[in-house]
Amino acid sequence: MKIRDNDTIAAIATPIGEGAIAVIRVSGPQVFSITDKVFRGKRPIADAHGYSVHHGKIVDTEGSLVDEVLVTVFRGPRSYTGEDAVEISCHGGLLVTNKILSTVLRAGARQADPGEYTKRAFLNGKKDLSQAEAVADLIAARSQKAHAASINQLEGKLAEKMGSARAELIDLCSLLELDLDFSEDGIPLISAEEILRRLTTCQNDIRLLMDSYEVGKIYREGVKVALVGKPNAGKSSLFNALLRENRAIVTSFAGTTRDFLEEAISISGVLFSLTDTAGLRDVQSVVESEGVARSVQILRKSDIIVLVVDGTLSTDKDESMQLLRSVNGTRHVLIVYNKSDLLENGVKGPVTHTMDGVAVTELFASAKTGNGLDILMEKLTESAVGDQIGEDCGIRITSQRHFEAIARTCHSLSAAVSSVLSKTSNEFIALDVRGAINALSEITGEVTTDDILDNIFGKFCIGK
Ligand SMILES: Nc1nc2c(ncn2[C@@H]2O[C@H](COP(=O)(O)OP(=O)(O)OP(=O)(O)O)[C@@H](O)[C@H]2O)c(=O)[nH]1
Ligand SMILES: [Mg+2]
Repeated sequence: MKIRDNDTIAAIATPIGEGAIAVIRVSGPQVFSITDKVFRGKRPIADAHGYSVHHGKIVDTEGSLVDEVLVTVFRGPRSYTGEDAVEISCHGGLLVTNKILSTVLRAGARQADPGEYTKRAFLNGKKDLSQAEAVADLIAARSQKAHAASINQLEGKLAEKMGSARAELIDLCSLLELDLDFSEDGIPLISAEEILRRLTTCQNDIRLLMDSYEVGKIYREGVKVALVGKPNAGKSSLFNALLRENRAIVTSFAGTTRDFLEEAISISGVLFSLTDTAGLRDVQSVVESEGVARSVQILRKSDIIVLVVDGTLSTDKDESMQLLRSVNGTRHVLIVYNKSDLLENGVKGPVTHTMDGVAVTELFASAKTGNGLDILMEKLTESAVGDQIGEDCGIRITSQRHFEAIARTCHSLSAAVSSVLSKTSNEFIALDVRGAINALSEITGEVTTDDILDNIFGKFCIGK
């Protein structure tokens, strides 16, 4: 994806389908002359002020009326892309929207690539790279936490934090490099203690950010939860009860669910992707065995496993645990003794313990009456994000790309600290500090490559 000079781009910015209105965005140096070729209003768009709206008609090259529209005018740099731009608000029909776009393209604009508007905003200095990425995250956000994290990033909080860490390191680096040139009579401009103090302060800050990724990733991507267990334990009933809709088929026949079903829910603002699976069992038929094989695959990929046990059957738990043990790599297991409504006594509160190095929480619930589901949901969030659920999103790393850059920063800082401790010359310490600065700069985009940009913006939708 290359931006060509004097290139004016256009794209439909609203979702495909029927709606009250749709918006076609056009941006670039020729935008006003192109718009004036297709727009008939009271006065030419070329004469319009920024932030003004104009009523008129779009006509095609044969002069036929395409639609009645409103054109909003933006004059660079006060626009999303930083360039001259217009937004044509038309009636939200599939055909009419496409007709307007093709009329604009025929008048001289080029179809925008995915994310090209935001890429231009970045290249024109309207946003740093972390803010540009936050735009895509905000659009994709499906939970409160994901929304809050992307808003924080969009507001530039991560960029600010990176900026101040970077400024500190640049300052230190300059002192180290100056020291090489100007230290007289062996008296250093900066003492080893001072270098160490500055490096470790920065390192501590960066480590905190690194640690924030574990939960940040969950806020952004959600948590995978598999409901597994023996046939008839009530997995599908529990799935429906958590979703509050009759999504999965429930019958008294053991082996009802043959394939998995996946649905998203938000609990305490965190996105959970719940999967109902076929009961784990020895099977005869090919269809059934395929269902069980899929359950095992899902089990392996899940962050949390909810092992559903029929609480009325004393043998169910041991058999279920045996099945679970045959699948390694689990991080959290919640054992739910379902059908607690049928138990006269023995309904106990949740208990947590460790089994073969895995945190296991056992609790009673009834998919039928809803009893215990609040505790199950509480334990799900606890397993996912620990005690951080009440905390606001603050400054958190939520993307893999940022995490990798932060990890490289941390690595360079550790190398610098070791160099100071082993009394290496400032020249080498400065090299490591430079490495840390460069890694930090990748997050906000001061240092970047075409590949990084193509990778980031290629994932955006067209028109954004
Ligand atoms: N009393 C009572 N019955 C329940 C409860 N949960 C499920 N059942 C019943 O148990 C039977 C099996 O429920 P399902 O939800 O289909 O069980 P499943 O684990 O999905 O079963 P498979 O898909 O066959 O593996 C049905 O008759 C449900 O009505 C519960 O909490 N209380
Ligand atoms: Mg089922």
